[in-house]
Amino acid sequence: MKNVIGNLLRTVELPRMVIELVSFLHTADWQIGMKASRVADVAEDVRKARLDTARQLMRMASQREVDFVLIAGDLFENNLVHNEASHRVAEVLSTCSPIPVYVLPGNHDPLTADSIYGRLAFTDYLPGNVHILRTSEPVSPVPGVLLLPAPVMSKESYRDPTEEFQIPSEMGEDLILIGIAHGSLSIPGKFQENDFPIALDAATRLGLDYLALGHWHSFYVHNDKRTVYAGTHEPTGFDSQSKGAAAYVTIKTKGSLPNIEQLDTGTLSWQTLQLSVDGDPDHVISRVKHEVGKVQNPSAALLRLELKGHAESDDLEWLKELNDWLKTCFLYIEIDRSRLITRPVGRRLKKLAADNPFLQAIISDLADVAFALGQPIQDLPDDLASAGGRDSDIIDDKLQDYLDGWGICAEDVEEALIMLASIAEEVLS
Ligand SMILES: [Mn+2]
Repeated sequence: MKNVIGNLLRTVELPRMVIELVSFLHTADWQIGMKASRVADVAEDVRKARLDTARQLMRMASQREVDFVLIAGDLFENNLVHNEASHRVAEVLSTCSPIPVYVLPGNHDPLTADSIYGRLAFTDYLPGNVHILRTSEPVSPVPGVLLLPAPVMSKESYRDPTEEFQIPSEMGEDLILIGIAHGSLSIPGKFQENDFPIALDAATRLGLDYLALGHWHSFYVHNDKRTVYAGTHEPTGFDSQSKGAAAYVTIKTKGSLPNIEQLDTGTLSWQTLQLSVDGDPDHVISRVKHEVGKVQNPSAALLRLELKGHAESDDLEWLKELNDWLKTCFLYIEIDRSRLITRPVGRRLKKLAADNPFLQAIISDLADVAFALGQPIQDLPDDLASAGGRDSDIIDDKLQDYLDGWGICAEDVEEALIMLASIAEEVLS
């Protein structure tokens, strides 16, 4: 009852709109203009997907009639992106107008002297609904809500960005506070000191209703149920844990736990498949076929196939044929055979080293190491093994100490020879 009277009194004294429900879309790390040079052949497809998915997100914002959109940093890959990329972003952001979009500079696109956010060719053409958060001055996107920004000014920082928040000393007790920052939650073992460390209790300690974060690429809700990484909307590479996400958030009243819905937004999938080869290529081919059958929508998938083990032949035609077939199934295919040991490696190396004293010398050194380890390389022709003039006196205690010190074993030598053969084939043939 006391609360009811209190609310009535406040309503009489301070007539204002009482926010009962605020809704917004939280996204981050679009990294528009990403080079994707690792997958150069399809880099354009990767860049296009990032823009297309961004457009879908803006459509979702309109359909759900959110009050505003938050982009928590790294909208751009860097501050050097082409004007064309920045114009495309502006156009995408305009599609949810009149819904306001708030953009926080991140460590990829910080507010430095050369910032994209200071480039007139970008800012002169910004649609009216887009607001760049250039300072930590609070902004009110809708009545009853205060947005506390912590724009990034440098590539790295030891300082907690949430310390930048300017929380008013006096404010209505119903005011919903939303922080927006870019950095790493200080979860032990999961962050670096110079990577904008954010205190784990920042949201609760500062009385925030929601802390919208960017920088980590996976969707993540901290155990306070208020601190959230939206993740990137499209995964950025093979090592990405993310499938592409964003957060749709509603907050009923000041202090109530926000309702956070994870939106799955990714359209391209980056997959790594590791297979062991034990001599028989046919076995690998049938396993690859089986695994490939499980991939949904392969034409939108980038596949990295890692092969390891032994192939009992140096005829790798089957690998080329497999690659040709996979190319027609997937958007992109990459076969890593640097850990695939093909025999006889000695014969291949001999052919490659015939006119190459430098290569001969490296092989001879490796042969010395193998000899010192007590396991001479089986299929290495003698003339190649002694090309550098092996002298058992040279394989002295010093080398032995070195091998012991680094824990180098016969398998390492074999692997080095395989890699050497692969590299030499690439470079010399
Ligand atoms: Mn970042």
